[in-house]
Amino acid sequence: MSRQIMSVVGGKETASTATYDSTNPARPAEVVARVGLTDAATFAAACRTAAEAQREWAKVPAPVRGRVIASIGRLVEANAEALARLVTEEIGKPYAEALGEVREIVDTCDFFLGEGRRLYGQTVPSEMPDKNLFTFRNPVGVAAVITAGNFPVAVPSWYLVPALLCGNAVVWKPAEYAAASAHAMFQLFAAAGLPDGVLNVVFAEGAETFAGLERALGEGTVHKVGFTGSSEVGRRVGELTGRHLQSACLELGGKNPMVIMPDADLDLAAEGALFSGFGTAGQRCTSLGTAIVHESVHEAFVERLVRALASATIGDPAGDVLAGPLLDRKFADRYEEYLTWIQPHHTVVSGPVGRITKDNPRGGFDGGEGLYYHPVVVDGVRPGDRLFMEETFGPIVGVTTFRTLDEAVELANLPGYGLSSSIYTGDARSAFRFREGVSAGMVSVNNSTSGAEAHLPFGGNGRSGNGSRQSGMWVLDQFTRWQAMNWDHSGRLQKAQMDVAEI
Ligand code: UN1
Repeated sequence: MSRQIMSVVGGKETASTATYDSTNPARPAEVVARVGLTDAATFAAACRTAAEAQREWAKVPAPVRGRVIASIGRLVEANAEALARLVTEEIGKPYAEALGEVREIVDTCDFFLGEGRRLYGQTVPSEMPDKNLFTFRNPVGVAAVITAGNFPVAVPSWYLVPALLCGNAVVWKPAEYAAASAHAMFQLFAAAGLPDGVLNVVFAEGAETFAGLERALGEGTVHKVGFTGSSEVGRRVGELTGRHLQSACLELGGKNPMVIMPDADLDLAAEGALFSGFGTAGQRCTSLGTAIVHESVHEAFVERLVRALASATIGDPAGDVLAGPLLDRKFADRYEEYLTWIQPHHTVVSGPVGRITKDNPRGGFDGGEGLYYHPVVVDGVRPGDRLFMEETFGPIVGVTTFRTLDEAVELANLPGYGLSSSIYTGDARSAFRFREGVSAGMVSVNNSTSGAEAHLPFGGNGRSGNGSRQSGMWVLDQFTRWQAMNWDHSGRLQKAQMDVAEI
């Protein structure tokens, strides 16, 4: 039998009310883990446990918390291959990418372990003599972190590592279909010396999670919500959190544009489009959505992209492939629905469409029982088409054309998302004009839309999020709250705004 995994609250496994089988999308009959799911009451109880543990954790000096983060990084590094293999097995991510994902946890730990010795506050001049002003960063309390399964370990670490370093406790609800990877990561974190209750992992279905979160927010045991997932669910998380006067850090979908200027290196652009459009089977939130190509190079670019795609390998994610299967049945079903959009009036220029099967193979590959799909390039997508406007979360790239850079920027912003974006050009002026005009939180120049490094601010605007940023020092503002202090040693009551010193 496969692994059995359970929620862990306060260092103890908790009883489950239902089970879920997390399967291998390359061989869906293979159960990777039987996951015990809990209910809303357990989620709320986990938040109470976390709130209690947090009080002690906040008293641990930040440099000591930094040392725990250092141990987490070392443990993850020492177990990187095993964790990456599990990610590959559970969500079908090609092994090299899975290893890169694990590497991203280590990078995040490397960055934040030193922050334990900084977490700077400030000294600020006062309007009045003999008075000192200071600022301090205080932990927020308990963070409820709800994450997707396409990056089952790296993206959660962007929340967990800084939240813990800043002196918060965490209740983490990972995606069920990536539960084994999450649980393995949780165990490494716990083994690094975190006191019980400071980090808790709860497996629960969406409705139970929402109900549990609502209860916990009402009880005052959650002070920050971190959410990575769809724009639709993110909106509900934001509403719920806002109703309780708490804030959420929302990392949502993307319809990421790549603008290809007339002076672009087209081979490089096609390589970038191949990687960000079809790598991870198009299931990154930073995946390429639409290539917006100058009309003078449109044909040459499409020809290169289609050629590059034809020689790319799709297959067993344990091997050296561009992409494996889709993450899970739920995503495959949704993607099939998206595929129906393109049937009536679009031009597929890449070959067959749909699931790779014996009757619909890709070269010599018939996909077996796996959730493998043909990668698709659709040319002639028009602004306003569903394929132009909506995130598909699958291996499909649309292509459209433009005449002027202003028009390209307008097209890039039209879907209303604003996560990642890219421009291929040899001209610095075009690159900067694009940067200025695009609504995305991240801009690549002569690089693909995906593959952000772990110490730059990561996040989006509009339908991609509420402007919060993860990663790097910017995330400290999510997991700490500023406290202002003034200390008057004049020996008299000095009144701000009224007793301002005159020259
Ligand atoms: C995501 O898909 O949720 O920039 C995150 C990238 C990765 C992270 C993607 N480092 O593509």
